[in-house]
Parts: sequence; structure tokens; C-alpha cells
Amino acid sequence: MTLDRSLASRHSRRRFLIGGSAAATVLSVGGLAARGQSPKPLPPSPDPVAPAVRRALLTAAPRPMQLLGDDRPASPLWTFGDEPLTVIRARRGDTLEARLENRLPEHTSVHWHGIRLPNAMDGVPYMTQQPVEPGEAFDYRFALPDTGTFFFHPHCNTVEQLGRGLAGVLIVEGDTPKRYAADVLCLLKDWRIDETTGEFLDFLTDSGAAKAGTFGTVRSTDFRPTPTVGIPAGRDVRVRVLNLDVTRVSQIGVEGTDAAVIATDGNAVSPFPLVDWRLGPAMRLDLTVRAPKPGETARIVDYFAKDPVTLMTLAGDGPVPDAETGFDPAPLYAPHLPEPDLRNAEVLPFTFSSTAVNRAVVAPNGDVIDLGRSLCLNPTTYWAINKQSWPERGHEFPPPPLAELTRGRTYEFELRNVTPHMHPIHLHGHTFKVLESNKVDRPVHWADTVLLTPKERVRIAFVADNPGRWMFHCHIIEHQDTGMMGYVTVT
Ligand SMILES: [Cu+2]
Repeated sequence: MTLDRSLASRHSRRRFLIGGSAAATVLSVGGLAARGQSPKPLPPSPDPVAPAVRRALLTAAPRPMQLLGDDRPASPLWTFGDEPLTVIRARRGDTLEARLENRLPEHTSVHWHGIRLPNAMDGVPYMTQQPVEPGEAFDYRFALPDTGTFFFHPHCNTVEQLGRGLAGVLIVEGDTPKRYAADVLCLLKDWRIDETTGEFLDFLTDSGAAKAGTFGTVRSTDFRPTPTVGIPAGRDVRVRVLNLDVTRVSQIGVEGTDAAVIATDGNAVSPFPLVDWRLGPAMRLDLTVRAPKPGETARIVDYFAKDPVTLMTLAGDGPVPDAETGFDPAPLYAPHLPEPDLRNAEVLPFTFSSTAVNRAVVAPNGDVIDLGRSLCLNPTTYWAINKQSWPERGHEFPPPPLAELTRGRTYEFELRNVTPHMHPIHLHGHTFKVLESNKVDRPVHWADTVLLTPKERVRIAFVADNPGRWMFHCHIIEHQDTGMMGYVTVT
């Protein structure tokens, strides 16, 4: 298959964004080029061979690090290990045993974003486990049913804990029929730091929380400012782009070489040319990129600005291969996910809105909840799902579920964003199919997080096959922390 980049659609999109129109009425985010081709079926995934137990120790602790450079003051990061980024690699079918040791001054937990795991391992304090107090430990143990690019992070006071860097990447291998010449991480994260002192600024501001979120002051890719990464010249490499920021939506493109999308949120799609793809917080995009010739460079960019922002420079290293071939991204193995039965699906509407009035968080006895203790929320709410704000009464007193789902049944969620802001909506414990939108042209794809643009309606579908109480929330963390969160039950 030879991919032909859609220059026409790129130009029309670029024209569209001039003037910084973040809320463009019609968006071209990669689907246009895909439309012309009927997607080829992906090769079936082989069964795992010799599954193993993978062990990881996650010691959550304050670790000052020099984010701004060697000659600049250190910032008080919180991390899971001595390196700024902890990466766990395993294979599909393996069992992950991860011990969390909490050496932070407050309680925490680990949520494994996108992993279809048992509810008790989902890492949501009060909902699926007791919070892990300072000095305590918790053992996570679960099988890894899916290949792909995942990550993990706390699920309480997330705006600060993730804001200070507490996150890691989980790569589940076994999805490549053909080895790539390199496997590159491109992890996007902003930092709210005072560049003079290195100290963190307020993680949550009322003005940000009530609107698009509070943006970082310093951007980074792989914890560095705009890194240059050498890749084997003239070969096809895999690039795993992860948006681990708490706020910023990026619009990913590649300039200077060919690139194709091969997976969304870790789930394989029939490769299609990357024009650009909006990546909200928590979303991932796997790309195949043709490495430039020796001495030449290409760039991974964010188009969500007046001028494209370079996120990473890719430099062609070493000799060109003897037999040069055209760019032909090999598809990954097909995902192993239950196919929704759309003809018999129950349709449930979910409306994402702002709240009419900001409310204090009140306990059943009328007391205002002591937020210093629960640390899971902000005292005011700005957002709601189906007019219900989380939490009305704190994580310790969960509200009723947004929906009660019957195990084994297919559900179609109609997600309606009635706000003028973007919301990346995440469902725990399940992977859903993004079917269609009234505004954005995307190919049908699997995801665990879908970006709702202003006034957008999106239909998603999935089989509710995983019993438990599953959080359903916006992944702009200030929105999550100020009301845009709920849960569904599967019984
Ligand atoms: Cu939101």
C-alpha cells in the first residue's frame, strides 16, 4: 500500500487555523484521507506465547529534578522512581505485579489508564480501593489483555500529583508482525513552574478550572525542551505519542517526512496517512514514521497554535538501507476486543455541561467537607454530567451511578458537549468504539478517551463485559476535579 498525503486537506486545515481558531466549526483531524480508502482488515493477533509475570516497584516520592536545565534551579517533582519517567514493558498475556510504596506527604493510588482489568485493581480511592496512606504500600496484580501504549497515574488530587510528574508509561508488546527499526516515545507534558525559582505555581486556578484549564508555563517532550532523537535513516520507525498533560490539547502532525496512524489509545487501526490528529489529555497516538535520510531531519509538531510548535526533531542516523523502498507502514495485529452488537444496543445519552451555580462540597450532616483530608476534590464545582456534579459529598460519599449497565450487553453512549470548551472523556475498564460525530471527521476507531470539541455530539459503543464501578470523566484534570466526573456500574 502506498500512502498519499492529502496536501489539499492539509492546506485547507491550515487556513482554517490561522487566527488561532481553537474552536473551529468543522475540523479535519485525519479522517479525510482515510475516507477515500476502504480499510484493510488487520492481521489476526496470535495467542500469547509463554506468558510471564512482570514485576515493578513504584516508589512514589518527592524527587527534586532540574527540568529547566543543568544550570537552573531544581523543581520539586513527585515521581515513581529515580528517573523522571518510569516505563514498564510487558507482553500481552503477561501478569503485571506492581507494588506501590507511598513516600509522599499525602495519600495516593495508581490508576492503569486504558487497561481492561478487574475493578479492584483500577486504583480509584474510596471507589475501588482504600487510599494508600503515607508509609503504606499496595500490591497491584492483573493480567494484561491488550497490546498497546498505556500509562498510569494517581486518581486523587490528580491535578497536583500528575502536575508534579507522578505518572509512568506501560507498553504492552506483541502487536507487531514486523519489527520496527526503532520504537520512540514522544511524551508530552507541560509544567506549571516559576522559571526563576523552579517552584511549582498553583496547580488549579478557579479561572482555569471554569474554562479551558490552567496551562503550564513550560512545555516538554520526554521531560526535555524539544529533544532531537536520532533514528535509523530511511527506515520505518514507530513513534508512540502520549499526551500526559493535565490541560493542553495538542494537534499532532509530522513535517518533513511520511507518517501514518497505526493505533489510537494503543488499539490498532488500519494505517492511514497522518494529516493531523487532536490529542487531548490522556490520549495516545501510535505512528509509523519514515526516518529522514542521513543528516536530514523531520519534526513532530503541534498545529494547535498560530505557528506549528515543534515537539520533537527526528534526525536520520547511519547509512540508508541498501534496498530503498517506498513508505508502506505495516499494520499492527488486530485488537482483541468484544465487538459491539449495535442492532441490539441500548442507547444512553450523556450531556456534559457547566453547572448553574458553584457549590461547596457538603457532607450528609451539612458540614462542609474537610478537603485537606480527602484531597480528592476542589471545594467548588463548575461542571456536570447529566446535571450531576462529582462529588456532591466527597469521594467518601459517592453519588448514585450515572447509569447501571447489564453485564454482557452492548451500550451506545451519545455524548453531548453543550459547553464552549473541549473535554476528553474517559471511561474506565472498557475500550469503546468511536462511531461517529456531528462535527469531526474521524475514521471509526477504538479508544478509551474521546475528545469532545465544543458543541460536538459523538456516538461511542462497547460491550459492558467488565463488572464493577467504573469512573467516567473528563481528563482535563481541573474539569474532573471540579465536577465533570461520575461512574457507571456493570453487574
Ligand atoms: Cu473537560
